[in-house]
Amino acid sequence: MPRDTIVSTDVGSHKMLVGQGWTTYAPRALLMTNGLSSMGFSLPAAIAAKLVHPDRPVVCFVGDGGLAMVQGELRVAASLKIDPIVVVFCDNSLNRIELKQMARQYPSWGTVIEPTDIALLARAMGCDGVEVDSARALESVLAGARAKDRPLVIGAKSIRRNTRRSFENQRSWIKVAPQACLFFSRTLISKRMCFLSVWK
Ligand SMILES: Cc1ncc(C[n+]2csc(CCOP(=O)(O)OP(=O)(O)O)c2C)c(N)n1
Ligand SMILES: [Mg+2]
Repeated sequence: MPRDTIVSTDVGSHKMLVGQGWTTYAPRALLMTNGLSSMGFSLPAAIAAKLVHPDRPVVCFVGDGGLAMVQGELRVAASLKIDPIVVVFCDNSLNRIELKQMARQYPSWGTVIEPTDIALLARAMGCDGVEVDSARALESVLAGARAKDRPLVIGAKSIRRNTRRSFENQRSWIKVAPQACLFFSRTLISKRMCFLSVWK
């Protein structure tokens, strides 16, 4: 993406990825909510950024849980004829909460999100929509032509079994030195949440 791109990120495991992985080149080019950390922030923030800076590319990162909270905003963006790119991290999970439950040795409860056809949802909302399951596919979508009068919504599918395996591998550490290992495992898990042909 160009250097003047404005990015917004929602709240969840994907926020850690964006915080650790996205490089900004100017102040106020990365919009995130710390403190209150309200899910549903990033899509309205991206719409606002696009209205204020119509000539700059705007990318919204959002989890599948966060999008479900505010998906009607896609229709708003399409009605406004603006073209933010919306990248949805589709891991079928309220993952940040699931990880916290697992770290405390609790069974995962109430964190599953049934899969949504993001491309279909996007089109129903007047947007363009596509799903990708590898970094290469994502690059190819971003390199391609896209409409300037409606959002492009990209469903980025993650491979959850890798996240689970990485957690299981670290579970024994947690018993040895609880606080240090907990912190360490969370960091590793977050980094491995990328979507992800990397492990294919
Ligand atoms: C409005 C609101 N409700 C609940 C929470 C608590 N919460 C923080 S992260 C999270 C899960 C986010 O899931 P998702 O959007 O799918 O992102 P992921 O963690 O899977 O990347 C929840 C429920 C919150 N921060 N804001
Ligand atoms: Mg999720």
